[in-house]
Amino acid sequence: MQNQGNKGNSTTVDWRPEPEVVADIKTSPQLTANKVDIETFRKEGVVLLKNLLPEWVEPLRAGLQLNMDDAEHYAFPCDSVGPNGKGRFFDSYCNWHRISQYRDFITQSPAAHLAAQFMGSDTVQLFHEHVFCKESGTQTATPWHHDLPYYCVDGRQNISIYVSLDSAPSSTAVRFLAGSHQSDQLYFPRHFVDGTDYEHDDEKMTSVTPLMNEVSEENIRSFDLEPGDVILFDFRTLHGTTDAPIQDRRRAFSTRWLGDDMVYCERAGDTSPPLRDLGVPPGGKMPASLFPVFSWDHLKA
Ligand SMILES: O=C(O)CCC(=O)C(=O)O
Repeated sequence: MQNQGNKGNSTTVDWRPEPEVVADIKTSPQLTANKVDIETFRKEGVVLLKNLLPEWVEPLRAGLQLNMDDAEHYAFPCDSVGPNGKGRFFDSYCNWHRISQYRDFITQSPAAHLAAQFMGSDTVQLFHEHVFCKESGTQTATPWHHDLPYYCVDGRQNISIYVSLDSAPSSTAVRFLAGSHQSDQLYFPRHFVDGTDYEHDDEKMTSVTPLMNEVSEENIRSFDLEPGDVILFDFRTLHGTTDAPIQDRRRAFSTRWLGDDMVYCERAGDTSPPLRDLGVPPGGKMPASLFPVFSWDHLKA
């Protein structure tokens, strides 16, 4: 199960959901967001909502366990141990349609409706989910990065909704650089296994991501997390972790959402997830047959 030779998430099963599964998804429960939280998200590119979704912790833990126990039967697993042989860093994505607990979260939690409000968008489209587990003893830092350059989408109305599934002290939890979503700078994606840059040939991207210890401490947002806490952040917000050893297993379930202005784009290098043959030209909307679109009557008015 060690994956130090392979730098990325391996391709195992097809990531594409069945069209009828996608067609069934039209709307989801509503939850009115707090205006101050929306302002914080827009200004800082990140906001923590304490104890927002505690009822989803057990189902999502159960879904993640299935994902980890049988990783090769799900899309894009990446399983690695650190250079010291300790711990385990697992991540995987694009399995929401295969794991009922993930699908239930997407259709039965208020995540999509929250995404609409925080993005200020009339439309909400699910891009994918991404799950993480660092077992105790892991000393692999999540490299300082932002998500947009990894993705085959571009635009400003986007959001990740990251549900913490364990207690994690701020020393090992994911941390963010407030305001970094407002820079127009795009940094090379980095491999999570060893922090090295992807090979990209894109003039619009800079290879040197500022290191965590080079940015002003006062702009770092780090949080002591409890199960059910939720972090909302922009795809452009820089984030990562230290390499402090994980004391107790820490798991998280993140969903990625697209708003009105998000379009398909071709990057000059690998993307993650590596989604190919989408059948849309650059600048086109992501196909609704693969990426479910949500709507609510009050947003259609
Ligand atoms: O939890 C982590 O270590 C990384 C999370 C992350 O990078 C993300 O959700 O984009």
